[in-house]
Amino acid sequence: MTREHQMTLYRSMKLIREFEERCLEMAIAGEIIGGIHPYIGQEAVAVGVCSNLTERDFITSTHRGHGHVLAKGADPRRLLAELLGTLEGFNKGRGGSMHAADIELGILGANGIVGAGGAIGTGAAWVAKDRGSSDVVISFFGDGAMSQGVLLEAFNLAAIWSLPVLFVCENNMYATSLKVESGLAGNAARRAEGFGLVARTVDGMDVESVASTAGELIERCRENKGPAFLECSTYRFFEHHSILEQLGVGFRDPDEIASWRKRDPILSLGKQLSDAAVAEIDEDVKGKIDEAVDFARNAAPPDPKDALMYLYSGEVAVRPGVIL
Ligand SMILES: Cc1ncc(C[n+]2csc(CCOP(=O)(O)OP(=O)(O)O)c2C)c(N)n1
Ligand SMILES: [Mg+2]
Repeated sequence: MTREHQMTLYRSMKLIREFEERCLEMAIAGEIIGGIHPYIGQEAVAVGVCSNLTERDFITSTHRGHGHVLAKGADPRRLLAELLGTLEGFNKGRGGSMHAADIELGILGANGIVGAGGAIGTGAAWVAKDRGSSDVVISFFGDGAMSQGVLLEAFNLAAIWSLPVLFVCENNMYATSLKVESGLAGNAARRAEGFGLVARTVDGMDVESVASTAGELIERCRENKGPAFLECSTYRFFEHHSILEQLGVGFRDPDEIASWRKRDPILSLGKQLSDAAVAEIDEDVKGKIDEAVDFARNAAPPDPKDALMYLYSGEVAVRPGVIL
């Protein structure tokens, strides 16, 4: 991989990290209502996979979705504006953290329903194939989603119809507080192979490995060779949700957290770059996130009288005498 490519990956991971650290602070302070599921620690997965995509490709994401959305090219200002519930957000502040979407960038949405993105991604892949395009779809989900029926049905249809979708399982070893060995029978990649998907497992803390293995699988999808599955071994450095950080409640062994923190994907890649290059990127990214925070804080809040807008299409009587 060229130095230039490494710097691009570093910048993208750093942008997600800086964004998420700022969000975590804002959530704990009560500025982001409802809190967030922090992605910190898992950046190499979103960045490595999305580094192989064009603007025309699609992704579906999860409740822990900010990293995927940013890696696909979303504007951090509009994402943060969405999290603050303002009109400048992608979805006019109505989706929030777990439903952020930017259809023009192929971001078909984060999703609060565990496993649901797999079905949406399979549908989008069916459309891409039907149109005869070479667009691909990436469907991100966690180890917990591997035991959701809808995802297994999506594997089945994607395989039968030979659809251009790459299923990316971020195995961070936990579904909330449930350890993966207590929630997932067998092995994720072998399970996918059982449906006829080509499956690989990579070190999800190594962005270069993720980028190259995902690249091979995405190329197969573009060549119409059918769906694939990529399991990334990764770890979230913070608790499942910001509320647990706020309450100081944790379910994991502190030694386990410390040992994974030593494998921080951003520090590992930064060691391969010059100190000057790292400092310059870090400074630039910090400026972009400062700008996003200012933008979102100054964005207009919605008008309460518009609360029922966008709920129905066309003229619908929501109650006698009230037409939207
Ligand atoms: C269908 C459904 N069941 C349960 C939940 C509650 N829930 C939210 S996140 C989560 C854990 C998901 O774990 P995993 O898929 O491994 O993703 P991670 O949080 O580790 O990123 C659960 C059970 C939900 N949102 N949707
Ligand atoms: Mg998990």
